[in-house]
Amino acid sequence: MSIPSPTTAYVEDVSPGSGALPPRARYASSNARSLALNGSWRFRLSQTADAEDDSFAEEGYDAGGWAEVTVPGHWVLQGHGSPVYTNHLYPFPVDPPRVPTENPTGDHLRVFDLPGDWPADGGAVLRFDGVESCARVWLNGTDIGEFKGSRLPHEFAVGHLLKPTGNVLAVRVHQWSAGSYLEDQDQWWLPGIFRDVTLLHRPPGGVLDFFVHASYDHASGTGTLRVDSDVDGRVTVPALGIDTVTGETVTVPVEPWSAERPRLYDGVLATGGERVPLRVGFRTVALVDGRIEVNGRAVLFKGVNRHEWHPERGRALDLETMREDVLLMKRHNVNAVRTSHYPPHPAFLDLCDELGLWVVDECDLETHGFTEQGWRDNPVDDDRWTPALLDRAARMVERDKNHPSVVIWSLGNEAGTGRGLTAMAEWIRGRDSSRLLHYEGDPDCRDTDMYSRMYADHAEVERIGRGLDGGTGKRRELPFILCEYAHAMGNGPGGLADYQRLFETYGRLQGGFVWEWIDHGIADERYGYAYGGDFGEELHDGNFVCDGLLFPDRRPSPGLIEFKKVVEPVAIERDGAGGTVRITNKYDFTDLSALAFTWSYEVEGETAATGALSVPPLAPGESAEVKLPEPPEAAGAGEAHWTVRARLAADAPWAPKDHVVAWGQFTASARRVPSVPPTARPVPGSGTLTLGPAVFDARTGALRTIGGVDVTGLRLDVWRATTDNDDGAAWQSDVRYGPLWRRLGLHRVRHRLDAVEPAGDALTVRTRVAPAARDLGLSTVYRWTSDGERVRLTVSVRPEGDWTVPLPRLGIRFGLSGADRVRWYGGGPGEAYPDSRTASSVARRQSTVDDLQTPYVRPQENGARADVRWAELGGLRVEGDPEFSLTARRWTTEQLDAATHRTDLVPGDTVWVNLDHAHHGLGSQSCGPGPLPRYHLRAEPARFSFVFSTVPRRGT
Ligand code: IPT
Repeated sequence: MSIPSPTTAYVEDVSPGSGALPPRARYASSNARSLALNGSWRFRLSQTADAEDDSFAEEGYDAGGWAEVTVPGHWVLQGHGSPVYTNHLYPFPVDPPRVPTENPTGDHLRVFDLPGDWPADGGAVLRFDGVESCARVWLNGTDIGEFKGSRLPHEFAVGHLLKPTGNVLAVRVHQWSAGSYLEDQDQWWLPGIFRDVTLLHRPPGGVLDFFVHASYDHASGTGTLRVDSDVDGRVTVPALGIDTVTGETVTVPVEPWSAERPRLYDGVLATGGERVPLRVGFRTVALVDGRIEVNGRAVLFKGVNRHEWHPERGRALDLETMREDVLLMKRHNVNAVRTSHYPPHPAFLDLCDELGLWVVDECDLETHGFTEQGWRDNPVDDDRWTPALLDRAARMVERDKNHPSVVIWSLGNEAGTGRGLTAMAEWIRGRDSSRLLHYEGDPDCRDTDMYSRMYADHAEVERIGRGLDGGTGKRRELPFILCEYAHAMGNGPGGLADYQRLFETYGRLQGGFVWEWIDHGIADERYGYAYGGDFGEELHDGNFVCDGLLFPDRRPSPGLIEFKKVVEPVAIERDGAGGTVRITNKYDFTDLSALAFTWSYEVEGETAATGALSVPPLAPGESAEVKLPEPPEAAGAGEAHWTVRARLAADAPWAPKDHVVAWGQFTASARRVPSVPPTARPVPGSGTLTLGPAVFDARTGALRTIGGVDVTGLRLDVWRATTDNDDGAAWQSDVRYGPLWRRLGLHRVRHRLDAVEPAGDALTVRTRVAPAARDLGLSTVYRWTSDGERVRLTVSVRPEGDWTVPLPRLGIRFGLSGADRVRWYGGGPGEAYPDSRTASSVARRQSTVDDLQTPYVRPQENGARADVRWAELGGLRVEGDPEFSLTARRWTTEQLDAATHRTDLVPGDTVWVNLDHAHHGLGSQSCGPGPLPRYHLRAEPARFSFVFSTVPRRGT
């Protein structure tokens, strides 16, 4: 124990720091030299801010006995200490700006030589792109300053301190600082130097700060360029014939920049000492008549919230991972990204400029934990903190101001309201009038250009769309966005299509940003992926940190596949039964000339014929009726579908030629359900009853085998391993069905046998399915018939008692031994649930049992294939009347329900199969609304049938 010493007083100082240069534009490269200081650094961890003296910063210090860490990186992901996850709770006592005595502090040391040809003239700047949460820096024994603002750049002038060889760079990083109070984002707390460290040569006459103003006038088709710079220079853009000087305005005909067509013009800013490449995108962002317009058109955001995440490296992202994120977004029809909740690595914005995404660039600011005390002492409403807030705003705006992709500045997230936010907004507006401002947390919308909300339900969004939300004053006039919606935690979100319909119906609704892009699971041998609590944190929020559209390894989850379909930029619909499809261009800017359309005609799920479909190059918003060809010969041979696809006609920078952008599938001729004339009769044997190919236990009526295939435990099933969205979040005031189902005992229903009746051409088994302690039940009748070859099961369910609660699922389950390969004709390729099923198309499909599983980080109900007509597995063939939903797993629902991590799921010998008549919807109540009432599985009388037969076993 020690009291804070003067040398570490800065840690608890509300000021943003001292010694750093003023913030300025970030540019990727110039002809000036630079030296990356990434790589292996010497590292020493202490448990308090000043446990060790700072003699390590002196030249000649022997750090030979220290550990090593990789920079960029977080030391807690490199074997030193461990990560902590909390959503909004500060993991330390709230006593701003004080922080705990236990303050993990990492001393980092790096010795470097200058390259032999490092210029002798000019100066040098040492740049840190991101350090969490507070650092003090020494170069060659000289204290050059300290800073806070974890995801913001800080630069120091160091030219006078450099030597040709043996430079000693020492950085002391504290996990907790006054700055931590401003960085209470819902994510892992991960200290370290997690972004690049670079030494930049500054040639005499080199560029300091510059601001590229590039607007577009849609009426005249011209762009206006002016580059302001602290150092006079020449500005050239060869493709536009621009050759001018800084400070001068030039107007020329240009192609505009948009997320859909990200036209960038290469240019150069040349000053006396440096040539900086420019990438100019001309675009004008404005609030016009209550709409967010870019280049004169209202835009619809099909966005995601992106935290920076890598399952091994945390927020230390490499370029490839950033590129993968952008490519995945583009390929899934995402057109916008909110950089929740801090400015991203600057290279990410280069990729957004280049590949085309609308960016809401958000400041590194969240004080959410103050909500626990009614926002008392909130730093954003306390003048002492305002300089730190302004510093953060300036560091974001100055760094990112030359990115055409950034169309909106966001003040931060969940920081309540206060004067500090207003001060930030005023500063930003004064510095950059070319973009709009976003902030969600203030119902009065004082500092924002758009009314923004998170997790509003469909009904409220519709009221807002109609202008009936009762908003007053300024808010009434503003366009609306959902800066967060559709909480993608675990299985879900449900309801995306219903939101999209609203966004497309009401002009005031300009779309939203799904929460969130990727699960922040940490790769971990013990668990597969670890989440909150797995590192022994005393306070944590469990798997709330795994709520993304991507799994931690960036595999798309079904939620992303659904999103891609829901927001596809071309609607391919069929109105009536006629031989035409209606194609609508839903892009905001581009016509359809980049797309090639094809049709295919499928009989019983197999493609019978394909061809090209000629679609006019519709302008944005236009529709056309397009004639389909005559159905090919094969028509009439069974159920048939048309599938129309819109593909990239040529390679795009973000996806290859033929990439499917949009599709629609329509019935051409309807399915005929199987008919099984009941010709066989139940025949008693020794303890058995035989009906056609099926053998039953004579006493219990339980099915034993069909055609020699063993079938275990076939019975009604209403339970599913509750999803995160079933379970909901503790603060939800609406009913949460997961906990309610458990209170009712639906996870432990018993099956009472009432009668086994072999009579006439049927075997009838009567049961009552009900949980202990309740008078609710499901009267369930299994009726078996057979034509001698096949056996038909009809299940009739009649609810008894006062069922006000929907059921999780309704169907049958049974066990098979030795099933591996599954073939089916029906929905897929991935899972589908009632309110997340637009991406499911009907086809002939196959998979292994293992590949049917969707690997949610916290195991839960998953993997149901919808609209299945027939399926074959384990030697059994099942046909549904009507279609059913299919799941098959190597563990029981109870084991799935009990598992907390993937590694808890241990395959057994039995494959457990569920054939469901229906499922309850998913919703997104893990943070937002539950499923809409139309997706509830009401307990009502129901009847459904399956026809079983045997097929040769396939695979093992
Ligand atoms: C909202 C936060 O803004 C976001 O960071 C994340 O925590 C998300 O919720 C849930 O995953 S705040 C919400 C609790 C209203």
